[in-house]
This record gives sequence, structure tokens and C-alpha cells, in this order.
Amino acid sequence: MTKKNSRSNINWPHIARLVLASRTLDEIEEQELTPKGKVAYQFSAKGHELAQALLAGHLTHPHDGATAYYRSRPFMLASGLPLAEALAAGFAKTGSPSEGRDVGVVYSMRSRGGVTVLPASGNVGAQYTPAAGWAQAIRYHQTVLGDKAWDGAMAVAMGGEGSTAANGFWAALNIVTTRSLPYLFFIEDNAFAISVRAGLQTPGANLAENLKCYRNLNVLQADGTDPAEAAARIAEAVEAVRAGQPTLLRLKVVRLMGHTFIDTQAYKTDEERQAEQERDPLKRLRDFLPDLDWDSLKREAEAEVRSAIQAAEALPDPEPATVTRHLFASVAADWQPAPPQADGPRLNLIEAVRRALESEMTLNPRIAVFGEDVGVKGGVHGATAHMQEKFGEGRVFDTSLNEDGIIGSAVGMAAAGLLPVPEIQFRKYADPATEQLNDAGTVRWRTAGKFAAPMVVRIPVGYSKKVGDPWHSVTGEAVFTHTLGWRLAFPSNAADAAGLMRAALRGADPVLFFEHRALLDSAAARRPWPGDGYTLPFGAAGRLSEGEALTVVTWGAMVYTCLEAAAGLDGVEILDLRTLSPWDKESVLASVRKTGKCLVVHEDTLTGGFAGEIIAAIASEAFEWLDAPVQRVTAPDSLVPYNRSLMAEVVPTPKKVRQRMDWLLAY
Ligand SMILES: Cc1ncc(C[n+]2csc(CCOP(=O)(O)OP(=O)(O)O)c2C)c(N)n1
Repeated sequence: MTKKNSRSNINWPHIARLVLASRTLDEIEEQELTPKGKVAYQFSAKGHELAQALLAGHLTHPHDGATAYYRSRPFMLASGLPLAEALAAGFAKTGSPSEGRDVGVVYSMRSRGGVTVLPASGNVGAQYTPAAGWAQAIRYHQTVLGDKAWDGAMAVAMGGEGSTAANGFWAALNIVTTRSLPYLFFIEDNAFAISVRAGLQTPGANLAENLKCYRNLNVLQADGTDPAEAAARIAEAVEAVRAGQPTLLRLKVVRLMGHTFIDTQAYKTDEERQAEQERDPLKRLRDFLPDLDWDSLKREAEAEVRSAIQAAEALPDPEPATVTRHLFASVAADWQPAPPQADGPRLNLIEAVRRALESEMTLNPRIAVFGEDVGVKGGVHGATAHMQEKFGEGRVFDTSLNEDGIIGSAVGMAAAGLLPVPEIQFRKYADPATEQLNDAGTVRWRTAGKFAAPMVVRIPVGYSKKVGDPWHSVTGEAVFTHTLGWRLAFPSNAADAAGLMRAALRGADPVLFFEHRALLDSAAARRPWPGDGYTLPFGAAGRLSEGEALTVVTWGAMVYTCLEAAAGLDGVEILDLRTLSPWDKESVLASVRKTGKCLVVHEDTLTGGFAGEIIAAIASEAFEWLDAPVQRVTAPDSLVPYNRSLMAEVVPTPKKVRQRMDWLLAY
């Protein structure tokens, strides 16, 4: 595109105003608001403004989705975030995207006619896979739901060159190029990641050069400080993406200030700083648009920013008592619990999961099932067997081998209105997804309820048929009970699994759904199919036996270990918690107040295990009723070993549990 064309296609006075507004805001923050302590974290965008303002001008489709990062304020302002809201965010006030919960520049924004900006993450690199999920959702809305309103929509992820070394970048790159998704990597390369030079993020310091031979990726580059060149290349990139071509655009920009306010940039030479100042995009824009009355524009920008500061300062601070709000959805479930049918065919736990999922998929076309091997193969555990044949490849599909990508893309899909049901093949393999799991759980809290990421993540856990090993036998539920914002189901039988799966799919919170491998097709966990309407509320323990002498609290496969251990004993009341977030504290306390004795049994390791939480609750709320010290039988702090006699030392056995029961009963 020639300079003339790029001039005529773009509302340059508008771009000039946006760049000036952002620049003025940064300067006032740097000179007044941050030194006075009014803005605690200041991230200057000086040098990045032009490229971002130009990009925002293209994202006018109501179903465009973007993920931004902490240097994206010019983009936010250009996409419709009012100055006063941006300032309120810096001041940690109400009336801002996070209502004072998150760092001011960590933004989110529901569509104000154009682009939706998904909740940003403070984790560098975490922005890429949610945008990939949005791009997948565009395809889903078009092809599965037949919604023409999504035609022509696109996804963008913005990031610095440092972020391209992070896992999330590569996960997203594989997702969008293998699926040819309408996705733009918008890379603002300012040559420094705090102090680390680009040559450590990619060999030769130019990722675009290195990706030129990457299949199915359109690679473009431009000087992001040159108005004509940047405008032309950004327009070209957007056009290619809207035509269905995944694209990476590397824009060379400058970071005129430190990484944050306190960064003195001692790691840059004087020559480097000088060269950066010469490439200041504001100066270049002035030269490019000599006919504009820059002095008046500057005065207008200053007046606007000053009045926004006044408006933002007048906003109330958040109420301290509201801080725990929005961790979970506050709406009540919109279904009535129905009793189970008793005359259905007897099903394995895994069949019950599949059947519940399928019946909900029939009712809700927004449910998408995906993960490694879940498509043609039907899952390595068979949970999704034949589902792809029934529901099509659009709804049941394989993914690349990347758990970070699986969960990250689920976040973007959820934001775009789908209900993702990803599978993580084994509990241990959720490790690479930790960043996205943590971020997904807190989306609602971080945005003060404006966004959420409801999804149901199915994870087979624990040892299988009395065989174990360190990689496939982890249960590790305690980690997830500590992972904010997640519900956690751990059913022990087929009927509970069906009821909890249905409740999970009809709820509004993200759910981790544990399927114990030893129970998937065990006879003990088999139950009559409870019916297509059966739902089991979270937080309601099952009482498997009644007694007055001892309360046993357990869940998952340990339910059967405890039942076997208690065989022939009188007075043992066994509670199956069924869900650990929330957990049924009231039933446990009521039982302990009746029996005066309690044993907690779990397969997870001892230190920091969930038994500790239960026992703490008993100690503080049922202490006066206790007639014996509360006991626990758990795995020791060890991995599950492969050798069977070693394994018997780790996984609690009925014999060990019985010994503790006998000890307590005799106490
Ligand atoms: C996962 C993670 N690691 C480290 C950090 C600390 N950190 C914040 S910004 C940053 C540099 C990022 O540089 P780049 O992606 O090039 O963007 P720029 O700041 O230059 O715009 C680092 C290391 C972080 N926020 N997240």
C-alpha cells in the first residue's frame, strides 16, 4: 500500500488523538501520579501507541476477540475503554475493569460494539492460547451452530517479543496453524524483555525470520513506529486473517521508558536510548501529518486526561467486605434435583460419564468435547467412545499434545459462549496446564464478575486395577482444592458420576471432574442408570452406612477400601464426600457430633492433604464432642511406585484402615 493509500483509508486525526491521549496519560502518570503514590504500578506504553491504535481501528466486528497484555493501554483506549475507566484501574477504584482487584493495566473489556478483550493475565505468554480458543469458537459458531453473525470475525493476541519464548505462544501457534484459524499474533518487538535482549528469546533476535518456513503461517514484518508502513502492514495482516490465514505480524517498536516506573534502564547504552528516541512514533506521526494542529490536539488531550483524572479520583474505593465475592457464580442452579430412577440398566462409571455427557450434548449444542485422543479413538480410557461419530468432528475433536493449549483454548471458548469439556489424559499431565488452570479459576474474581470461564475438565486419576506408577496414578486433589475458583467432583460410583456430571454441565463455574481409574469399569462402582434428568448437587455427601460409634470420611476409590475395612463392624458411619469443592462440612460435623470419633481416609499424600482441612474444621467446630483424637490414613509423602509390594505401602489398604478403625473404636 502506498503512503497515499494508507493516508486515505485511515482516520489519521483520530489516530493522532489516540496516540496523544495515551502519551499524555503516561506522562502525567510518570511525572505526577506515580511519584505521589496514586498509581502503584506504572507500565509506560510510550513507543507502542501508534501500532496499537492502528490495530484497534480494524477490530470493529462484534465478534472479534483479543487478548492484551500490560503494555496494551493504547489499544484499550482505542477500542473504546474510556479514559476515566483506564485511570480508575490505575487508582484501584471501583468503576474499573477489575474494580480495584487487579493491577491497573491488566485489562478486560466486554464488547462495546466491536472487539471483546478477554481478561489479560499477569503471566507473560498466557495470553496466546485463550485467543486461540476464541478463534476456535469463531469456527464453531459458524460451522456447528450455523451462526452467520460470526462470519469474518477474528482473534488477536498481543505480546512483546519476550512473550514469544513462553510455552503459551508455541501452544497457540500449533493450534491455529494446524486448524487454519483466523488468528493474528501481534508481536510488539521493542528488543527488551525487561533487561533481556531479544537474542535470548529467539536466535538472531528476529522471530519473524525464524518462522518464515513455518507451514500455514503468514509472516509479516514492519517498522511499528513508521505510520505509513505500520498502517499498511497491519491492514494487510488483518485482511489475511479475516480471509482465514493465520498470521504473525512482527512490529519493531521502541520502549521509550523503563519496563516499569522503577526500572532505570541501566542496561541500555546511551546510543541505544538515543536511537530509540529518534524512532519515537509520536515524532514520526507529527512529521507524517504536518497539517494537523498538534498544539491544539495536545492541549485537548491534556484537558481530557485531567478531567478523567478528576472523575476517576472521585470514584469510591471498593468495599473491603466484597473482596471474596465473585470467586464462584452467585446465581442459583436453574435445575431441580430429580430422584434417581432405580430400574435403569446397570452401567460402569465410565459409561455413566459418557451417557450423561451425551444426553447434555443433545440438549446443549454449545458443549464441545476435546483433548488428546478423544476423537477417533474415543479417549485412552474410552470415555468418549463413538462420540465423534454421533456428534461430528466439530463437537468432538482431538487436540495437539499440549495441556496448556487445551485448557488455555477452553478459556477462550468459554468467553465466546461455548461450554468446553476438555479431557486431560491423566492427572499428572495436568502439570503443564497449571498456569491456565490457575488463571481460568480466577477469571470471575479478577474481572469482578464481568467474565467467567465455566468448563468441565475431566481427569482420570489414581491407580488402576491395583497397578500403579509415578505418572499415571496420581490423585493430587489437595492441590486443586487450593486452586481458587474451581469446583471439584470426585465421584465413587456410576450414579453419582452421572448426577454430578450433569450438575457440572448445568452450573456456571469451572469444574474439575475426577474419574478414578480403578473405578472406571469396576463392578463395585456399577449402578443402575439414574435417568437422563438426574442431577446430584455439589457439596452433598453420601451416607454409605449409619452408625453411632465412629465417623469415617472418604471419597473416590477409598470409599471401597473403607467399606471393606468396616465389614463386620458395628456403629461405623461412612460418609462419601463426592465433591471436595465445595465439601459437605455440615454433614461431617453433624456425624462427628453424634459419634465423637472420626477417621479421614484419602489416597492423596499426607502433608497438606485434604484430610488436614477436614480435621481443622472438626477441631474448631466440633472439639467439645470429640472422644478421641481425630485420625487419618493417607498415602505417605511418596509417589505411587510400580512394584506391587511397594505400592501396598503407599496406597491405603483395607487392613491399614481397619487397624485405625479398631484403634479408634477401642479408645
Ligand atoms: C510467566 C512470567 N514470567 C515472568 C514474568 C515477569 N515479567 C513481566 S514482564 C517481563 C518481560 C516481558 O517482555 P516482553 O514480552 O518482550 O514485553 P515488553 O514488556 O517488552 O513489552 C517479565 C520477565 C511474568 N510476568 N510472567
